[in-house]
Amino acid sequence: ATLENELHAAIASDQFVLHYQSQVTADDEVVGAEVLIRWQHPTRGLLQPMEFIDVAEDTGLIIPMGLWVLEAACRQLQLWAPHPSLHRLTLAVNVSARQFRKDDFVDQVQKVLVRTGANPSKLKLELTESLLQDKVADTIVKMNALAGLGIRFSMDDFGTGYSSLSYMTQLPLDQIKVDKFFVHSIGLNPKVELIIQTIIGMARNLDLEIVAEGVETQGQRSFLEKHGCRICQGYMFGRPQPVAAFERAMKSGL
Ligand code: G
Ligand code: G
Ligand code: NA
Ligand code: MN
Repeated sequence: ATLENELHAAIASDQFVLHYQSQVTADDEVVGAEVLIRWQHPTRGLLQPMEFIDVAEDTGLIIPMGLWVLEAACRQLQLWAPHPSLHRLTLAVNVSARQFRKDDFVDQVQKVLVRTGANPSKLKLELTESLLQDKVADTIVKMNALAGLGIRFSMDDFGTGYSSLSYMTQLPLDQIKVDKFFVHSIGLNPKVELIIQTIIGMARNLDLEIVAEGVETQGQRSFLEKHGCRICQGYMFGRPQPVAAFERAMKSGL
């Protein structure tokens, strides 16, 4: 079977799982998680996105797959809603540009919210700068419609794409994610450190929340906090993990 055929089957028979990676404040409080897809393949074991995302993008299967991710994340939010501490968590979902560009994207998201009953204010959609390369008007209209439902937005991998800063102010953005490429240069490359400071400063001036990803060391965390980035995500706080392990870590205080 080709990977494409196998992916069709995977979507039809629910072979995907979400792993959760925590996002932690300078006060060690977990405020949310990013959900990352994995494929529980019937013979090859647990596959990482690297092994199937490109094929999913090229074949358009990223669209039903992305919808599955969104629905699974919203179902989880609704399961957490009555819980004394878990109800505070936000979930960040990666949205592919191809998925976002579909005419019915806003409609589909709205339907998922209705089906699951999830609180839209706990849902964060991670977009990439590629959405600012073309069809900017479409991006603005859709983001405003979704923001109107109460959904929040994060610009993923900030500074690594080709986006135009002039469009930044026209989007209803809530958050910027400092890419791990920058974070991994902390302590190694003074010029990159200055770029990070500039990104954080810009985010603060625009009143955007800032999250750093790929944080692996205390040195990186200290630098980020010192320069005003108070939320971090990365292996030093935990790998992306199945929901049960994530919940256990939450209950044991990280
Ligand atoms: O942990 P990790 O190897 O999961 O992720 C690798 C890449 O796959 C990242 O760039 C991430 O954005 C992407 N990815 C992970 N999960 C999803 C998903 O649910 N949807 C989309 N579109 N991309 C994802
Ligand atoms: O969506 P995005 O491309 O930002 O996906 C995040 C990717 O970074 C995922 O593949 C995730 O597994 C990975 N990741 C998360 N934390 C760390 C980290 O501390 N170090 C490294 N190298 N990768 C990380
Ligand atoms: Na992401
Ligand atoms: Mn990223």
